[in-house]
Amino acid sequence: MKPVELINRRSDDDVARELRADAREGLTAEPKRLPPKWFYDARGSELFERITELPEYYQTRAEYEILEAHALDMLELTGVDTLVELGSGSSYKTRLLLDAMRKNGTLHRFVPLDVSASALRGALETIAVDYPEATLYGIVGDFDTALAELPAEGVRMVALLGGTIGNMRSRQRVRFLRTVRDTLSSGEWLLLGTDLVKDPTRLRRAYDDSAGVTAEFNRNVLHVLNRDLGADFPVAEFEHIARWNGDRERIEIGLRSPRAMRVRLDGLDSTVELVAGEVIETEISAKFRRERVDSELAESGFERVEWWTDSAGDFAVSLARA
Ligand code: AVJ
Repeated sequence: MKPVELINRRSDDDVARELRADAREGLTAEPKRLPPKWFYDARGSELFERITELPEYYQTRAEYEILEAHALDMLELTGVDTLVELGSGSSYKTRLLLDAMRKNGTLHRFVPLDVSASALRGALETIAVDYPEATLYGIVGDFDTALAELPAEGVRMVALLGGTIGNMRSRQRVRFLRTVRDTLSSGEWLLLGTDLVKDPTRLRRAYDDSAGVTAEFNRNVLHVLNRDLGADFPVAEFEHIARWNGDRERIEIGLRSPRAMRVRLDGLDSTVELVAGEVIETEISAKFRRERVDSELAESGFERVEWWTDSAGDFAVSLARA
């Protein structure tokens, strides 16, 4: 077995500083907001894994179906030997791509990147056992900082699966995709998973499941602030909000304070006031149509080469060439 390399250029101090900056900025903004990347401590990553198994959360299964049906096509079309996965989480779906690379005789490198060191380490340990021929580099970090750390060898495919791109607003998406494009050489590849616009009732249920797992996932960001910023949010009191914004075609997730309150944040040496009913925005999840995916890819300097959906038409995976 080759050694597993975990690259972490963000020290605990860097992460703490980033959290302080995001919390200070977000909680003094109007409306208040917190970036979704802070959901994913060890507990949040576990809760997200549970979301992917919920009956209401069709995305993960739909994307799995697409990868199961087309991973070999993806390899035959691209011939890549290096898979870079952004926001890899448990890397469960990734195995379909690794299997296809193996069949194609081009499984050389796998580079998963995630904000959660614990999720990354767990995934890499099992992947190292099952794919001993692959060289593994795990990168701990967020997308912006970690793209600069990518190994340059091989013909690379950057996979951004699970609909993660939907966490960004349109302008951010194009800016980010352009950074990915600039990191790649011409002729390298992007594999992009996008959740599609559909019946708003189904969309809302996917983000407000009957078992309450998504609500707990959402509230987890307040646990993170309580623990890492010495805050005293009364976490259980916050109400999970998930609404469909039909104009912008996105789900908007937030946490509603049931009453006026003052929250102390020792780590920021400050307090935050919330009025009764005030919502802290914690996540957006944009839903796509094919034309939008194509235009944003083109605007970012990619050429969309293939587009696959699951049999129900719920989710799409696009293959684009840099
Ligand atoms: C990981 C960003 C794709 O937007 O569906 C799931 C996160 N949030 N339920 C999504 C999420 C609430 C998820 N992504």
